[in-house]
Amino acid sequence: MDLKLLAEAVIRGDAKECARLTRDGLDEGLPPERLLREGLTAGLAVIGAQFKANEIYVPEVLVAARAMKAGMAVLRPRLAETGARSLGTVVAGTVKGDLHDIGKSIVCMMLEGAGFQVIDLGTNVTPEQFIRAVREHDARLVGMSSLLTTTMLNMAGTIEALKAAGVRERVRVMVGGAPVTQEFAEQIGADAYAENAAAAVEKARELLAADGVFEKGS
Ligand code: B1M
Repeated sequence: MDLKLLAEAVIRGDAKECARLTRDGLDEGLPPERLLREGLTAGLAVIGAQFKANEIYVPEVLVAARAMKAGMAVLRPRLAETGARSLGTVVAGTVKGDLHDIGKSIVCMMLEGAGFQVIDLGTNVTPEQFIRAVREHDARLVGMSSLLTTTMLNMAGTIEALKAAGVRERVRVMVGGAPVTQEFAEQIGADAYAENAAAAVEKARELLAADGVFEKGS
């Protein structure tokens, strides 16, 4: 299958076609990661560039995002397929004030696929929701995503709230999202920054292996 067709379906905002092409790709034996990267994400990258250049507006972006999600729904069970035992529980969400969920959802799917148990809190997640989930699920890692420069600071606020609630020392914190950088992660006292979903899996494994949650390489 030509993965360009899948990218074009995202750009057109054709959810049905996205789901169908993703299924076809899987049936043909294409790796789910390639369908995600070279098909769905490539299409959304074009939409992102057009949005930035004011060539399209929020409604068109929403339609494309919905189409991408239709493809992701087909990929989810395949990306999350794993026979491995849990490598630890991750609580993840997009921070308060921010409704972008595509990147965060990809990160969650990839973490699940790598063997972590993931509690996805969704978007617009308050510090209190993160704290409650850490306690409830005995999580070892908190993953925060932010796509807006205006909401990035809510990552710092969440870390402060974790400290105030006395749970900061029992979790590692990883941050990511387009405007987030390694420097920013260090400034706010996060334990790790990941540039993309593959790096997020790598960093999560490193952090929790260092804590002895599992043996590195297991
Ligand atoms: Co929004 N938006 N948006 N938007 N949107 C951006 C982010 C923007 C950069 C576009 C632009 O102007 N160039 C801009 C932010 C500018 C800024 O802050 N400086 C912007 C804006 C301004 C807005 C609104 C304010 C627009 C408005 O209303 N006027 C509004 C805000 C709403 C809100 O959140 N309160 C808004 C709304 C929306 C839609 C709802 C229309 C839609 C979101 C739909 C959805 O998510 N369900 C949307 C979209 C789709 C985008 C763009 C086009 C694409 C984002 C995306 O999904 N990328 C985006 C432009 C862009 O990024 N080029 C834009 C694909 C995704 C796979 O990548 O999320 O970066 P990404 O995730 C990557 C990595 O960053 C990393 O791994 C992921 C996978 O590789 N990663 C992590 C992400 N989280 C991680 C967490 C980790 C580790 C890695 O650890 C825990």
